[in-house]
Amino acid sequence: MLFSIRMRASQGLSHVSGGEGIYGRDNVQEECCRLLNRALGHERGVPDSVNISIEKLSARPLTISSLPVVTCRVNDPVEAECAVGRILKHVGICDEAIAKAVEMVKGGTGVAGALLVDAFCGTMIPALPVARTELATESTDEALHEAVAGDFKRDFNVRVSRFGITPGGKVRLSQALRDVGLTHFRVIEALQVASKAAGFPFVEAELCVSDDLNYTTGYVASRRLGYVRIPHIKAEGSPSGGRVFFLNPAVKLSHLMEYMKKTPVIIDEIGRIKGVKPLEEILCTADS
Ligand code: WAQ
Ligand code: MG
Repeated sequence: MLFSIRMRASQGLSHVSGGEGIYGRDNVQEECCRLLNRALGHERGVPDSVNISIEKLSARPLTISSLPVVTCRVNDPVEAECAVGRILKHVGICDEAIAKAVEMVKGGTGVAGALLVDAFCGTMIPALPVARTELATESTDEALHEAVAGDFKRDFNVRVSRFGITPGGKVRLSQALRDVGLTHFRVIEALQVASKAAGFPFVEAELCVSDDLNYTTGYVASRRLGYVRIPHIKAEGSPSGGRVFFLNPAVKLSHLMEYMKKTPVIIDEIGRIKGVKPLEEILCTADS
């Protein structure tokens, strides 16, 4: 029996911290305590509200592999932004979409989920289709109308939910990450989001920058290049950050929402974990 657990902490209208996972019965209590402690101990201050939801999964989760992981060698935010652009371009994202996404995460998206950008023209795609657009026919999915506390721009973002990693997978992943010097829990969590998102064929790529003040490593994820960690993606102490999914415009939004929010996905097999590599090598190895 598996349970999906999710935590959201907010302050006024803004999202402060969140966490998700899929756990067996015996780990539910421990996991709720861990998430509650995270919410209450957050560097942004004590939240006004914390919501923890626990649901028994009725469907067996889809089992996937985690994306391969590599860290790009960059020395400062200027090099980091250049690397982000080169990687995204390499996987087919257009210049307008790259510029839009970089601008949005630099400003801080201020939402709990990922913003959606058309990978090939750079326009923003509303997650919750509004009337009078052609997408209105997609809006019958109840999930699209879920009110999300803290999301003032909720029409434009989707929060990935119902994902996790098997206990065995977690042990193997933690060990492989430790072997390359990575011990932060954020890597494990972010890799789960990125691997689930990349499992949806119309997500061409993802850009992620933590909104936490002192976590300055972000990533660009794609099926082609895997999960590429980018250190110095923002300056120390900066509250900005966010996530963007670059979507193939042929996407059916109702399918995207259903997959991201509802389909339980669990990682068991672990993709290759590499250490630090220069950008050129990261771009080359993918072609070979
Ligand atoms: N689904 C969609 N978007 C999300 C989710 C989710 N489950 N969780 C967070 N976000 C969005 C939201 O806008 C946050 O403001 C933003 O992403 C950043 O979230 O390998 O810590 O949880 O060292 O602050 C990257 C790790 C860490 C890189 C990312 O993100 C590495 C991180 P945070
Ligand atoms: Mg955060």
